[in-house]
Amino acid sequence: MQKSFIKGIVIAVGGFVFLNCSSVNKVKSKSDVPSLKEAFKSDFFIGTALNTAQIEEKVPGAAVLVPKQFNAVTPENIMKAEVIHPEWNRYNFELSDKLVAYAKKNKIVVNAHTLIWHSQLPQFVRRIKDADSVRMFFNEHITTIASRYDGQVYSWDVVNEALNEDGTMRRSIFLDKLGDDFVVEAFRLAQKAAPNTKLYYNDYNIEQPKKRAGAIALIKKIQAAGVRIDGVGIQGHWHINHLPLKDIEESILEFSALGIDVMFTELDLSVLPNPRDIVGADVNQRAAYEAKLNPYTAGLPDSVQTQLAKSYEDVFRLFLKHKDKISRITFWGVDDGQSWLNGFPVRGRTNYPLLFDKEFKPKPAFYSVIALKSKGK
Ligand code: 9MR
Repeated sequence: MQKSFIKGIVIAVGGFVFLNCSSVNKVKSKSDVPSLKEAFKSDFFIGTALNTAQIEEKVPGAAVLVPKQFNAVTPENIMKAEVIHPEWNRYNFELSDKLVAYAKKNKIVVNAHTLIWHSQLPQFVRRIKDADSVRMFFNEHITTIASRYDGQVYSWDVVNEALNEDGTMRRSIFLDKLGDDFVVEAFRLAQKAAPNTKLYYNDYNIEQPKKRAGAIALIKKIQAAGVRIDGVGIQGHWHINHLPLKDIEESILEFSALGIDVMFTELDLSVLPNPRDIVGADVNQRAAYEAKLNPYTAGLPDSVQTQLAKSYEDVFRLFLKHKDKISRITFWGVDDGQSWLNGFPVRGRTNYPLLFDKEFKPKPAFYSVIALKSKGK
């Protein structure tokens, strides 16, 4: 009787110890995954782009990961004109209000994207023929949206992708109907509507010399007009085989010499073969699917995984070198499964461009970035 009582206690205590150990282990293994936003908290914001399901917290993996890893979010699509302003007299603020509430709840800043962009325009704008109506849309769109979220969002990409690769102004409905000054005018309107929000110009490939010179001229023009511009976003859609480190460093120096913040706003590193050497993010550039363009459907080989980790390490080492000039690094997506690069420039591929895999697990690239801080490399 006594024996079995003691045995019972031993089992109970053993069970308690076992349970405790396993729950400690669980807690430990969770907290063992370091946090990007913690690691870089004295350097720059660490952001991610969120899609609709993630904003609505319908993706359990993202709902757990995002508040732990990131302190800045950019809406991947829901603040673009075709979603937020579908008809002349109708705005749809449902999802952007949700985003703002989600960010507030999780103490995350919102980098709103984007007020003026030639792409993803609503049908009614694409049908407009006369300049006065374009001007009316332009004024009302910027004023209504920017004032609604003033002080609620941290920043706006006021104008997105207004430049060609050679640094000249890209042809668009805005350039055609409003003329060269439309970028200055967009910032002027945004400044009036959103005095408490930072205002940025955002583009891809502006680390490249010719396009960079165009961006610098554009920013100087805004400044010369006495209009506020607080920063420039270099998107950062690059490839592990062509990481333009020298151009990136020169851009950080040249843009920050204009007295504005420099950000990397849509960072991802493609690992897939690049048909026709497409560089950047012009969504009109497409190529047809071929199996040889999609080699890693069954997983990423170790050698490529290592190359990805090394590329991320190299670029983050550069970011840290210039942390006094850089205010934010945002990844274009939370996990590989979400990335637009599974569909661009070839539809239906399996790409691996981010720090978390499609199961939301940190990849070797995540650890190589974190190690730059933990080992003080
Ligand atoms: O990631 C976005 C994708 O879901 C959209 O289909 C696409 C439509 O144009 O836009 C993507 O995001 C773009 C961003 O808004 C601006 N820079 C380039 C990004 C990748 O195309």
